[in-house]
Amino acid sequence: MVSGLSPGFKRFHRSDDPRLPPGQFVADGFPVLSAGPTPVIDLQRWRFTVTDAHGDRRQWTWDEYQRLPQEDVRKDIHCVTRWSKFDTAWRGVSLDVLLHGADTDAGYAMVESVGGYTTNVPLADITGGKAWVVHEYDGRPLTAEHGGPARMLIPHLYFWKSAKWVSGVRLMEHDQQGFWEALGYHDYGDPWREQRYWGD
Ligand SMILES: Nc1nc2c(c(=O)[nH]1)N[C@H]1C(S)=C(S)[C@@H](COP(=O)(O)O)O[C@H]1N2
Ligand SMILES: [Mo]
Repeated sequence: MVSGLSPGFKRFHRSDDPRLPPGQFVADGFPVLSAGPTPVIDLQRWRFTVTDAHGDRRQWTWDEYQRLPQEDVRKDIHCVTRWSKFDTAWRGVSLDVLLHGADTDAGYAMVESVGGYTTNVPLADITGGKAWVVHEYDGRPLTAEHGGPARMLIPHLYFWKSAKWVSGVRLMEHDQQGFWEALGYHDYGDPWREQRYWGD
């Protein structure tokens, strides 16, 4: 199922750094974890769509998304397969900007990707400066294997919540499981509480 592990995947070490959540190791490289093939995405056809719980949609083209206020963010990321990476540097647009003006009465969101990957989050976890749609990593355009042209970044939750090749968010009144959540991963995924799998 998971393919394309990068050579960096095996290079990780223990650390006493208080930024490291329980059960995690520090990765030296930047592992690639994808549950399917890497899609080829034409920027002319790229769209980011916010759909509210009533089905009303707001959509941005690539150029429109590029003209939105951009933020540089530096965050630690934590994969459920136990690698963490400190101080990853990203550039992109806050979900606060993308959700501004939308009807956000709904409590949950499904993050959707090209290729069908989905992951669910409480709306409160992608608002208030906690999530971004990012298109640069380390000062360069995000590579396709890491989710380019644009991916979600929700660094305070396990990294499977940070959907690569993101195409939009769909707001929901009731929680529903995304791809990994339906296969046994935790509904919420807080790395500090080791919420890896159902029942954690
Ligand atoms: N669309 C999509 N997004 C995805 C995945 C995926 O398979 N498809 N894998 C998730 C998982 S399990 C992790 S750990 C991270 C890995 O991101 P990376 O390959 O940039 O390290 O992407 C997440 N986002
Ligand atoms: Mo992961």
